[in-house]
Amino acid sequence: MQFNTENWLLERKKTKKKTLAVLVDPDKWTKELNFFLRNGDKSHLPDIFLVGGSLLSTNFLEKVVAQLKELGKPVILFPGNSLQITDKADAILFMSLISGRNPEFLIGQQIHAAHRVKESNLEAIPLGYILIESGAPTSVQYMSNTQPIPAAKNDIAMSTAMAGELLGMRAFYLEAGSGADSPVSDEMICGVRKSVEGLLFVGGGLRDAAVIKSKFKAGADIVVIGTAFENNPNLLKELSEELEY
Ligand code: 1GP
Repeated sequence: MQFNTENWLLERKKTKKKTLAVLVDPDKWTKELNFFLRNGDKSHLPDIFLVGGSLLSTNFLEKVVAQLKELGKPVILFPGNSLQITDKADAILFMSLISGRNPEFLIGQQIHAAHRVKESNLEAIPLGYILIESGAPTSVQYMSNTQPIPAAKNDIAMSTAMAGELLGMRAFYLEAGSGADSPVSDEMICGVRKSVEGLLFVGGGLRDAAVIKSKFKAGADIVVIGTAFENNPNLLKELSEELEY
């Protein structure tokens, strides 16, 4: 039977296993990072890899996905737009930026991507992507031309996720933006967790084990780190010890 990423993640959620994801931006992928993951202690690898970025200026997506696949962990596309698709991955977060009011990221890019995704046999996970204000403007905010939900407006984030669920979305991503000054608050994560059933991803500005732990405790099923891993790949060792994943 073919591996199903979403069911595997749901099974982990059911058994209260938290999932650590490393986000790889193909533009920032280096020989050193590849070497580190390939030759390091395999027990320190994250549970899954996400691959994508707000803006890709290189052609390395397929190559990076193929290299990550060799590590034996699920690789999920986290596309910044409809160009970031390859059937080399296990699945794609087929997402709509539901916190925004820009039709291009609510449905436009998805229409461009639909044929390729259907024909590729890629597993699609319908996901509501919810951008939260986090201090300084972030790349995703600028590139999507959308306004994030104010950081303290938990009720808006909760209603947004609920609307996504009612529209059929089975996963949600609370996003502070790559390199965010402040991550999404525990209170907001907790509120959204109580509002919807699906898989809950949380990412943006997460840099150390204590903060990551608090996001899991607040209700995140999958915590995503990108910049912190790029800056210090050894963080994975610390996290695997502290988080016992
Ligand atoms: C960005 O949530 C991810 O989409 C990861 O953010 O780079 O800040 O870890 P960081």
